Amino acid sequence: MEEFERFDLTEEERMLRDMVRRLAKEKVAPGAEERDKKGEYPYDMLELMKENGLMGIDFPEAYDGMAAGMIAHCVVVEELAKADAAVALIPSCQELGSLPIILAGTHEQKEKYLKPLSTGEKLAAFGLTEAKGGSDVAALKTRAVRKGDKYILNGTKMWITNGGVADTYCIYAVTDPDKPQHQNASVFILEKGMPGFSVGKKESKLGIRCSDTRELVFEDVEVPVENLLAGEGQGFHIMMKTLDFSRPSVAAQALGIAAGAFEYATEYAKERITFGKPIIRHQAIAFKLADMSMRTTAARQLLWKTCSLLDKEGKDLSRIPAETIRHSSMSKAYCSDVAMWTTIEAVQVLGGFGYSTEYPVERMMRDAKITQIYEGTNEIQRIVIASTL
Ligand code: COS
Repeated sequence: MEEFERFDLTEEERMLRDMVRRLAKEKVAPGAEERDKKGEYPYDMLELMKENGLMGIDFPEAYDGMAAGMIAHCVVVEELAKADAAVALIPSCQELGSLPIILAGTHEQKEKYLKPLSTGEKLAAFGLTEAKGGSDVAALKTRAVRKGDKYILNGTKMWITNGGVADTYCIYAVTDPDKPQHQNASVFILEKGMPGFSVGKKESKLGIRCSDTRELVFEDVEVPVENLLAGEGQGFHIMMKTLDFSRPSVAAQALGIAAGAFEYATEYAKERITFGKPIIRHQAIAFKLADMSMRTTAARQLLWKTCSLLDKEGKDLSRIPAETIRHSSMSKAYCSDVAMWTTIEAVQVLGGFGYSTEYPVERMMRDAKITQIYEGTNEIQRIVIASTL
């Protein structure tokens, strides 16, 4: 990977972007409104991602991934999110759910679990959050007790994206409650269908409505010791490093929502006539569009710089520099704040039409909200940013 920070795309990344842009326009955008209304997991979109090789863009080559780098992954997610943020979540959540294995898995674990995730043959989910703590990662309650060559898992997880559709789950659980909080937990690979492992009701959500968000329940689930990632007590570190690598993907999803809303509002403003001229010629509207342009461009540059910093780091359990952690959190918080602001303003530009479900900007506004919340609220991102200063 390059030793310098990146401000533009390579020729390969440009080709990938153009391909996904076409795909998003022709195949993803047309069904977005219906998917949002139905709220069912879009298996046809999953197939589309698989057919076009978009599930493992930045997965290691040795395990059937493309190893194309973080910018390539983020460009794919951005282009998809311009059309439908919930579809962008398909490769994005695959990356999140697989990262603990990429970072901490043995060769055997990667052969068995990572290969089918790289191709999308299987789906991944990331099991960190619990009812009492999404923000306070170390305060988890799910417990794993070793008995011979197995661990027995008990507890629940909440708000798990892909909860009801995944095959492979990376689950965070306390293994040694007597140790200090940041050293007492571990991560296990669980498989769908393990006895005692069930999924709860599907959440009905404000946005990204077709993604499958659920509770996970573990009742005396027997997990073989070979499914422990790294060693006991490595859990907090694995989860934090996973988030450092995955938050840019949320940033990319947010950026795509912002860019999609900005493009739609701009085209609308060129067509819509009031007081004898297109509304883009009224300064009140022109300034909104100018600000959208400024903020989305700045957000994209911050994201690409973050990706190029992360691409210099090993995908293993080594520590990453504070500057890189800071950039990961800055890009997540900034891109999602830009997405929320831009989509609200895009609705305003469209006026009454913006409020109608027949136009996409109200959906974009609803979809934007989650990007300020998941993978660490933007308040948490500011804690992380400030702690590295
Ligand atoms: N990456 C790597 N290491 C990190 C880190 C990060 N982003 N944030 C903290 N650490 C390290 C610290 O450097 C510290 O290491 P040392 O013990 O070697 O000094 C250790 O982790 C503990 O740090 P801290 O005391 O700050 O931990 P806290 O328990 O106070 O929590 C926050 C830190 C709040 C940053 C963490 O709990 C967090 O990120 N929460 C949000 C989680 C989240 O994203 N949830 C959504 C779930 S996924 S949808």
